[in-house]
Amino acid sequence: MLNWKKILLALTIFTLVLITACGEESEESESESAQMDYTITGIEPGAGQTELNEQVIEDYDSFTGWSQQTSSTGAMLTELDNAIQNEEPIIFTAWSPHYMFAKYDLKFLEDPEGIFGEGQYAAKIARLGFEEDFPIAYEILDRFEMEVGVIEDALLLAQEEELDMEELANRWVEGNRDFIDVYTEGLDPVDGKSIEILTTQWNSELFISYVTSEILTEHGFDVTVTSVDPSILFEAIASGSGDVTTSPWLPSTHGELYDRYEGEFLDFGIVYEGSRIGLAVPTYMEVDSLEDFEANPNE
Ligand code: PBE
Repeated sequence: MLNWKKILLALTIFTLVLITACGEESEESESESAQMDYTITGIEPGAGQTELNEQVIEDYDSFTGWSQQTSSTGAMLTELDNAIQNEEPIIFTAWSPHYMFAKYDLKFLEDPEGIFGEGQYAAKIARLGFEEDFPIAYEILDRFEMEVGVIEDALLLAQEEELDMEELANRWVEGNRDFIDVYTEGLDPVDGKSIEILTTQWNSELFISYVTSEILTEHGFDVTVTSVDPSILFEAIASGSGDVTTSPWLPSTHGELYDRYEGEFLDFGIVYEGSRIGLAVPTYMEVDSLEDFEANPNE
């Protein structure tokens, strides 16, 4: 009899241990959304994508009660790297061309609401009167274009060799003389006229801005490259305090700024197309779409 009691007691304890273990396990298997604390890892507050992420939070039921943590592109990349080292979930601001897609296995999330739009392109925009004041610079920039794959390769090289964007641009111009000569062919050199190129601070745009700056400088212009937030960039071109830029991303990324100042600048074409923006995750995560997340139950 005593033995039966002992066995019963042992069984009860065993069951209790089992229940506790299960409890712990269900805590470990909390949803990816909960593990991320219902937070999107963003970049600079002034980026076009930062605003679009806010729209995702507003428009998708799956993001109700979420927040976006803004900081800098560098901080976002550090967090991405940490998450990948530990195979932890992360949802972050992503775009291409950028080396992140070559370095990590990432996937853009499907966006059935179309907030991020399909393909983006980089636009050439100048202050009104730029074409008349600088006909040769205008002609050079009008001819200028670059394949998105070429930009991607250059950014990867910079990452591997730890070059800043100005060094990268100079090296690229040196290595691509034939390509570059086409832009200035048949145009008279000029003598020290000042041009201010405005750019945003992201590497793809800095790279292009320094390449065009180098071409114009070699042709005799006195060029400065100034990096500002997208909103300042549009404001400066519209007011005429900056001359020209190749940095706006359209139609979605900076579309709102473009619409706000339309008519107050000259849009003279496309530098490159085939760029892309969105929210992304590492491929080891299960989610595929912005609809696959879970609203924050604590809100
Ligand atoms: N970006 C890179 C910028 C434009 C180019 C997509 C991070 C933005 O969101 O404003």
